[in-house]
Amino acid sequence: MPHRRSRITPRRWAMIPALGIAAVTLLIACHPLVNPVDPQSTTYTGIPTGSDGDAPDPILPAAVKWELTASHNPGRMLPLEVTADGSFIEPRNAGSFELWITLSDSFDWEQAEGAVLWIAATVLSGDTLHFALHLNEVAPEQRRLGWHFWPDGITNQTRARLRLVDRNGTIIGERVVGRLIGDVDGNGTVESGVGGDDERIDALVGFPVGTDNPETIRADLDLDGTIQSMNDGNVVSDGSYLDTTLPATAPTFPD
Ligand SMILES: [Ca+2]
Ligand SMILES: [Ca+2]
Repeated sequence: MPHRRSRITPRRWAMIPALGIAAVTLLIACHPLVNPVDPQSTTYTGIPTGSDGDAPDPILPAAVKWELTASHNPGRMLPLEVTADGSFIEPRNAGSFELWITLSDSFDWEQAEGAVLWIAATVLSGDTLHFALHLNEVAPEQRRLGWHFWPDGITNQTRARLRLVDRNGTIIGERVVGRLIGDVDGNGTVESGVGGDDERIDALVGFPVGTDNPETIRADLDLDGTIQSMNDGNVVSDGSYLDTTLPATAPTFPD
């Protein structure tokens, strides 16, 4: 039985480099328009640009609600909403948090792929650290994106700017978070005594900790699920936290 072999003629061989160049050109043309993933890169602008100079359309709907959740006994993840005015301060003495961002409209998994949370975090000395966290969880049915993190990089007495970008580098939303353990009333200082944070705790003793009253979530500083003058008040008067403050200004991204 004759064995049939395909042959590549010299003329076909000559076409191979040309086909390779065409394939590479096509790949470059189709490549998403991205910013460097490292915001400390010298070429990072925060503003996505394409070969024609126009920003690409956002892949994801706008970010409308940002919440930090932490586990309060017995295993309840309770949220505090990060307000849009930049004044939010997270007072709980939690070892880790989750950040959940709710988007304005429905989206699918493919749209969420590659979304990144940029973080610029300023500490008391004024130094600012930049880092980026890749998406951990997607809940399209709730229109939410989730990150599990903390306290790495956002230690106590840090003011951080969080920016959600889609995989093209388009900005979907931004919030500022201050982290100050013990600052129940969120005024930027941990104070004891009349008008202080422990007085706020005393006023909430006996109230159930829950989303009906976010003040109760703020007052459960030790996250044991109830509000106590002693346990939660001791966080305020702890030498590590009493009279502490936040950096004066929130960081910005270099754009
Ligand atoms: Ca305070
Ligand atoms: Ca407590």
